[in-house]
Amino acid sequence: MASVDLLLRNVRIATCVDDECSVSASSFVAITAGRIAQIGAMRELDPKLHVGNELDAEGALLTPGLIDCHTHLVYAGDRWREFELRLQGASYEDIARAGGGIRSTVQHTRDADAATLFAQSERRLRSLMQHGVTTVEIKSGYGLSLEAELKCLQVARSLGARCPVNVRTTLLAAHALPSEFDGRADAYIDEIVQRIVPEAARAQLADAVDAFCDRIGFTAAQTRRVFEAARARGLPVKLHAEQLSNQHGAALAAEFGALSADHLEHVDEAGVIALARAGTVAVLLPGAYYFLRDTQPPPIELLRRHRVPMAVATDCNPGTSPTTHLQLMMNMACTLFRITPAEAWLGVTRHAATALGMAATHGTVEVGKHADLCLWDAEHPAEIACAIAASPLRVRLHHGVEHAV
Ligand code: DI6
Ligand code: FE
Repeated sequence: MASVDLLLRNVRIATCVDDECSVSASSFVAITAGRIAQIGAMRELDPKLHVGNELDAEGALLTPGLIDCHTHLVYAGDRWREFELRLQGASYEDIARAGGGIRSTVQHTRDADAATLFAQSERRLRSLMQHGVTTVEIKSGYGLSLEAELKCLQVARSLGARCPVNVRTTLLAAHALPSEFDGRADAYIDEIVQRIVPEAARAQLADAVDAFCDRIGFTAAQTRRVFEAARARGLPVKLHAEQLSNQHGAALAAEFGALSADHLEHVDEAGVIALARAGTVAVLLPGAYYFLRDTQPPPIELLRRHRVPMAVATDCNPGTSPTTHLQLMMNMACTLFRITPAEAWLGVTRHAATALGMAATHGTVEVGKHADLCLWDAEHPAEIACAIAASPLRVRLHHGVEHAV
């Protein structure tokens, strides 16, 4: 190797390649053209190596950059009044049925112009990045019309173009029924299938298609039609499945080879087996579980037994998971769902990359992968999963470039 752009010296690396998240002895990582070019023990470092920049980490912990594989961070307005109502006893479903909930955010999002939406969303994205996120998935789903859904996806794409972070976009037009389609859910599905999916695909604004398959969302039959439209355009699918009830969405997602099935509090063993066979990632969202004071955690033991890869994400949204703290979600997934710190780490790195179809290029510290990395003042990865909202992040690297945190 002739020359490198950036040399990280004296790092202890948790590559997230092995399931235990083990940590290496003192090592170096050489980065060229935004990719990891070489990894080795410090004593193997060639003293004649021609180096552009150098960073002596003095024994700090190096991990893959964090990947938040499920967010709804593009929206306008807020929902704190609803939080107060829920504290007085109203349920999330009561509020949704009374026209609050998702629909109130839809109104604010439709009313906002792209610049306002960008500014409000960028604040949340910057906060995610401060917590170590180098790749984020952003769903639409607060527009619920052709024009407003495309506006949200365009804002998500501009966020990716203007901020040092990778953005993957997901079309979630089937998030809720917009009020102009009251009592005509199938007609709204027609609109999604005939216009919204084709237009989003034509404009290359969506990397995947998602739906909310639940009592207050859409039925499995309606979801199937959305998935067929996605498949016809060559777009992979994901699904909000079995969050509030078991609609057998996981099996449907598996049938379509979904990248991920998300939430899964109410999934049964048949659903878990279907996910395992399809290689679909189970995305755990402890923020929504906590905020809604849910009492049924996802069946972790079943997911483990059938070897379904588990990811962990923020679900960043104003109604059920108003958070941008992915590290805290690792802690909550351990505390509330009883996964191990190593599982939590794989959940925000390697398995999260798989949930976005990016496993070949992201999610681990390996030669050839993108140099999206985090450097932590921590002894061990478990220390970061153990901490409640403390953030020992020292440096975030996106595509081999250092960014202050
Ligand atoms: N499940 C959720 O947790 C969010 N969407 C979904 O399908 C909630 C969205 C909201 O309440 O605004
Ligand atoms: Fe969600």
